[in-house]
Amino acid sequence: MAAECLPPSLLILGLAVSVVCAGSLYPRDSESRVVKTLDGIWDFRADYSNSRNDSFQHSWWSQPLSASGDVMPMPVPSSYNDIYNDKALRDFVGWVWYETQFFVPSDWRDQRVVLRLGSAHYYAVVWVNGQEVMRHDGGHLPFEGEVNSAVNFNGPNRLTVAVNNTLLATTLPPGSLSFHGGAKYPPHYFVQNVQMDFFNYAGIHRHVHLYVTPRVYVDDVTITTSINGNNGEVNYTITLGGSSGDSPPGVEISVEDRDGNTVTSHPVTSLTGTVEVNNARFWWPWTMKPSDPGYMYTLKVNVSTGDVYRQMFGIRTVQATDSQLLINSKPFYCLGVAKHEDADIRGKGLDYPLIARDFVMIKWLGANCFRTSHYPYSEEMMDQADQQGVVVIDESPAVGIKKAENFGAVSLSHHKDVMTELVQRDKNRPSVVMWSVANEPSSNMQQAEPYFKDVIQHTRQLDPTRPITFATMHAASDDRVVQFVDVISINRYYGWYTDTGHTEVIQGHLSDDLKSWRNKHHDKPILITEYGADTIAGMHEEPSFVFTEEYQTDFMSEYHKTFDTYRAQYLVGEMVWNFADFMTVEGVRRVVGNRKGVLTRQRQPKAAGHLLRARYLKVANTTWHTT
Ligand code: GCB
Repeated sequence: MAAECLPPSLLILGLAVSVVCAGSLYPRDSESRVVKTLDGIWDFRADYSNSRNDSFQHSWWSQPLSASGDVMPMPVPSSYNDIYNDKALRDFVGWVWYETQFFVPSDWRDQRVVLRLGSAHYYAVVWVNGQEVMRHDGGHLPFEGEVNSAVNFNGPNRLTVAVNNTLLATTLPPGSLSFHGGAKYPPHYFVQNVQMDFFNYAGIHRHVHLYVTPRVYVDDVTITTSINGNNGEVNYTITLGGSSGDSPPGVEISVEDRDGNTVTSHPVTSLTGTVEVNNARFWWPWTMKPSDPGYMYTLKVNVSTGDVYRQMFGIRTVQATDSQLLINSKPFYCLGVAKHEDADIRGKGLDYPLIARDFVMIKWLGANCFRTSHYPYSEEMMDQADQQGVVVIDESPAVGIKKAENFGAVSLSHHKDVMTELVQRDKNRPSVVMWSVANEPSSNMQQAEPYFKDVIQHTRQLDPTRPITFATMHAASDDRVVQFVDVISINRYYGWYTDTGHTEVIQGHLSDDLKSWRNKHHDKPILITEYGADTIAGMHEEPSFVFTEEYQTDFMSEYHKTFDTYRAQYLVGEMVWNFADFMTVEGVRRVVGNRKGVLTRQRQPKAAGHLLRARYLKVANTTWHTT
């Protein structure tokens, strides 16, 4: 099993999920490692039984899935919801089953063979040839396990993955089930209630990898950096896994620049230490240093037992003061977008063209940062943020912690585990300048205070180098959690959910709001993490009317005037809600999804996209000069 195995968790529809194993380093090819992808079109079957538990009672993992009944083709990675023209599958709640075959080269036999899933939403149980090899609790984060004892080196292997999307009071995000009886409903009828405003896409969402390492291997690499004049200081800690008997293996560490040249001046052989990079090229967001954004170095770790692992990193510092967010000691103003990961057909399935397009449009908008609202995004997306110099506020899947039952001990413990997995996964990324522990919890409730104090303290212990925030929908007067964070992040909808249609009230309300936060917490800068208006692309009305493109631009322009007043003071950024339209549950407030995108779901601009682009390019220009 992987190094990181976390304690027992929940009962979901009859199954005790008992072990959680977090994946750590991203699988990368090297002189000693080979990575194979198991992506493709797999067999798939949903368990529609009334109890949703027949599949476990009949051990669907113990024989080929097709022996249990009809299977259908399903792409991995993808969400299963939007592939078929089948409402029952789109809205399915419970266990779905995936199966594929793979081979393991026979010369991997004496090494460590690891199976890794980039994410499966929400619970997953994994079998190889009918032998259970791991379970994981929670979507959006990777998990892995050593599978040597389960694989067959001389023939085909059967990989079975069961995934359950049920959201309950203690999951992140939380949800609940309503069971409806009586003659008016079909028999055994139940529905999933969600406490968040996006579709609960499910399935195997990211890559499935099989990889091999030597028996003694690099298990973890942690890198933090500081800047000393023109030089960069790189502090590293290497953890080795596996046992090499009595004599500890030797390691050799070196730093390579982007062109592969070694820049460390002398051999470094300790598992922890500091190396100096003279005349370093620092990691900058693309709007602050347009000539060379996103500069990445590589720490090469060479273990005497044969393992070689390369970890990329950037040299930069980040700090929140009472009124600024500093990157490399220079004020950074976030020209941002809050995003979602979904798009047509694939749902939340990893998709390279979509990642590439999103970065093209982020830069077209002139945006220099995004928030991973409301869950961790794919590692492949985060790699691009690192390499293209786009700043990230890395958010956990803790969205919609609204009810008293969401603040219990099980929720708290799971929330801390999720923060551990998130920090573990993204700690070496220069693009990540801040952790967001939650979106819009009931931070006005008494229970929220001890709960978030604990989550935030835990996150700070995991990573003392980055500021921490969460996005609040509450007012300064009733929030109880902002006291624990470094940056105040607020989501605001004046002129939309309140005073609908009245753009003329926006400036007054927003100004008053900002001042009240400042009065209460004059030691923390403020970031606007959401403001936005639903807009149906192509709908026009002059003078403007809610839902038209004209209203979205009028509405945003009012916000921009207030942002410009406070930008020179303690406002450290603005993030429009949303980068693009996205899918939600069916509801009378949503027209086939949330339409607050400045882009359509196909990533084409509405009028507001052009407005934002003009603003961001202009503001970026002025902030270069001031920095
Ligand atoms: C919010 C939530 C976001 C919603 C948005 C909206 O405050 O954080 O998840 O989608 O409002 O459009 O209502």
